[in-house]
Amino acid sequence: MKALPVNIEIGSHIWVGDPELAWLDGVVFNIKGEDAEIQTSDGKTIVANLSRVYPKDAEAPEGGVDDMTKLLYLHEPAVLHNLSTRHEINEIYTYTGNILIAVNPFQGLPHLYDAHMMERYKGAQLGELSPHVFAIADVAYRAMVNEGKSNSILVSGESGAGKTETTKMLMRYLAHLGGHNASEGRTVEQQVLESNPVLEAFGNAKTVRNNNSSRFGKFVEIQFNEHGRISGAAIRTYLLERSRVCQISDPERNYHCFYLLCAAPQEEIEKYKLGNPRSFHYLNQSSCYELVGVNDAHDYLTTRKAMDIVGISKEEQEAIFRVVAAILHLGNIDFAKEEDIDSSVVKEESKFHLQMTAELLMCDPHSLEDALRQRVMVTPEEIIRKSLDPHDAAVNRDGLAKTIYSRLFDWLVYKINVSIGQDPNSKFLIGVLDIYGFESFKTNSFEQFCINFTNEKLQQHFNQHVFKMDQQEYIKEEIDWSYIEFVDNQDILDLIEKKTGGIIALLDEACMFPKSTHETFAQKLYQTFKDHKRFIKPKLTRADFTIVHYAGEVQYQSDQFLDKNKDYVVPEHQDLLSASKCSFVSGLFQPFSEETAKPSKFSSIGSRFKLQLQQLMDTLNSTEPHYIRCIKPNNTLEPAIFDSMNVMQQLRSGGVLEAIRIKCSGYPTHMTFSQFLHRFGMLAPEIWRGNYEERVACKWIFEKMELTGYQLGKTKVFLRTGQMAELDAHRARVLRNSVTVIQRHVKTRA
Ligand code: AD9
Ligand code: MG
Repeated sequence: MKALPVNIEIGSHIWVGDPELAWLDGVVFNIKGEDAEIQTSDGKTIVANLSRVYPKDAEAPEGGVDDMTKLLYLHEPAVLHNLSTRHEINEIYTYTGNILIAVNPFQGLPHLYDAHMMERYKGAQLGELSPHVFAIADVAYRAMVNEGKSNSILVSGESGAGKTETTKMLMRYLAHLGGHNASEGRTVEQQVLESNPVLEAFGNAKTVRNNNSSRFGKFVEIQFNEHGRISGAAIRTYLLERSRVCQISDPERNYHCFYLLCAAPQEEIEKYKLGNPRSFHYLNQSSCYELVGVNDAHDYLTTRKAMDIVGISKEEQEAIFRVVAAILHLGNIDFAKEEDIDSSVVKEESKFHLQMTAELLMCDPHSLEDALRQRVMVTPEEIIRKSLDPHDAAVNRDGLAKTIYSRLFDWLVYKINVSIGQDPNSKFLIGVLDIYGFESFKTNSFEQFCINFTNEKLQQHFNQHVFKMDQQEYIKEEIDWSYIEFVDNQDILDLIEKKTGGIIALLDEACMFPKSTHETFAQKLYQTFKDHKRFIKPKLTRADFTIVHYAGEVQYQSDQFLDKNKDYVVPEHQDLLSASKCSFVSGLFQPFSEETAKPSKFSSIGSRFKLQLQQLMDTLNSTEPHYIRCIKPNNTLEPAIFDSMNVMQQLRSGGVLEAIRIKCSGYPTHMTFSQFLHRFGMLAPEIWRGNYEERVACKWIFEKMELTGYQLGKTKVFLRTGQMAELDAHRARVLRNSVTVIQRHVKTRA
């Protein structure tokens, strides 16, 4: 955020930027030109340029405020300090208007979510009780029932910030409000809730950032009937991370389901010839197998039970885990160079795994071997079978594993949706979005590009909403807001998704030309966007590009963009598995939903994702949105540690500071007339003598202080940025003078 034009003088309580702690508080004891000399609260004396100094509300309540908009100075240091103060006393939730900020406590707080709590929040006004996820769910539910309008709750934050846990809590509360009696048997809401462990078993994994990281995005649409009872649901998922199936690095893990299956009851282990996860290539690339506090054997049974409840039959469950086992065996098929020629054979010690894979997938072992070792090339003249060398054969094998796994995941989502069922007569819904937050790593590839594109989309939606909410308050108070400018991120979105000439379009174009490489793709980007202010060609790289996102710059490495964008199943793999004797396996390779039914023309992951995202935005735009921003207070996943620098970055990328910026471009300080008079009445003591109306008295003070640009609403004053500091400075001066007068008075009497 830009420096605010503030009114700082000697004696002012202030915040000053600090490279380690983000902000330090202190008092100005001298000012020389543009520099302030500051005594910080930890006893240091520092000199800082006035542009780095922000006013501090010396009278802010000690335990913080439960809503950031109650802060009289609304800026970065105040927001951060407020969150940290509350985190210290385990108050993990704080509002910013009607946005809920949730700081991950990294410790169980069961009393916060028990049945008693749910009852308390039922029907309570927002703000009446402490901030809570239940309060947001309650507001959404009431708004839906009372106004007959669909609502949505958007949960965002970085990996490990608590999105999925928050989403589950929201779903539990909505099930509580809109649920049926237990006597009604297996209910829709139970199925909705139990879809979580199923999807987590297949779509979550341990990463360095989170032991239970969701490797896909999810939008759950809960449908209600006219009585406000849950009557159906639909789950949409986005971009499962496919590479994890065959490639993991220490100390991460593959998808949970592989470890669950290796810990299954003995008869299953024997049936699938499994055993120690350390013996499988897809698992032993990392030395992490067990998770603290997690019992895979127990979770295997829980997952099976959850599958029962969501309506996956025992036969289907058997087939699902058979396919999971097949993928493990598939990964152990290794290739050796065939003598004298540039092709490969299955290694002798891998033959058992080849046999097992074929058996489990119920396909012909010779066809499987051919599909792995060879590639069919179709030329206008003839069909050629080209042998692959051992390296290419292994890549091909991994491709098959990824295809099977992602089809399996899509099938699970499809099946859960069919089984829960949609209510065609549903009048309204509540959508809950649990989607990856903004990512910026050392190396950023196509996945980060898609994730950050999602976040740009959501950010625009968020900004528009925040802006609209502010406007509503201005309208309610009947003040003039016509000149408040709205700046958004449309230019970044154009750069990425414009139909002709956006990055996604150029990428698709590159994928269609057989001669393109990532370098020609990058060159094309450099040419096309050389004057775009959101695009940078980084120095010293040949194929990287940088996008200036709303949350900061991200440098992308384009080398895998083309491959990752190609939505392509090798025809030999398709043929092999469609011919499986197991109808479940062959079914995975038939179109079973719109998602898996390919349009005949070229389709790319990027374009398909763009379309999915547009559909999501259309849904969200037809709902009343509510926002929850999850914050990860530290990277060591520990309770009671609040890393300010880190949190500040998240507040920036989560758009919380952007929301505040939007507020600041309008009237960041809103105070009721009486609040204002209580604090600043002393600037014009004469108002107490007349019997003035509060509004008139406020106006009198503004005029006396020669302030302009403020607005008086029906019940509140609205201050422009910096005006609060100016009034406080006047007030401090008056207080100082009166102290001096009293001291003089005391002295003369003595
Ligand atoms: V990721 O982008 O899917 O990697 P999430 O979903 O944001 O991430 P998740 O909800 O999985 O994070 O939370 C991470 C961990 O934080 C959980 O496994 C819990 O151990 C912990 N957590 C999160 N929220 C709470 C909470 N409200 N109370 C207690 C929590 N612990
Ligand atoms: Mg998650």
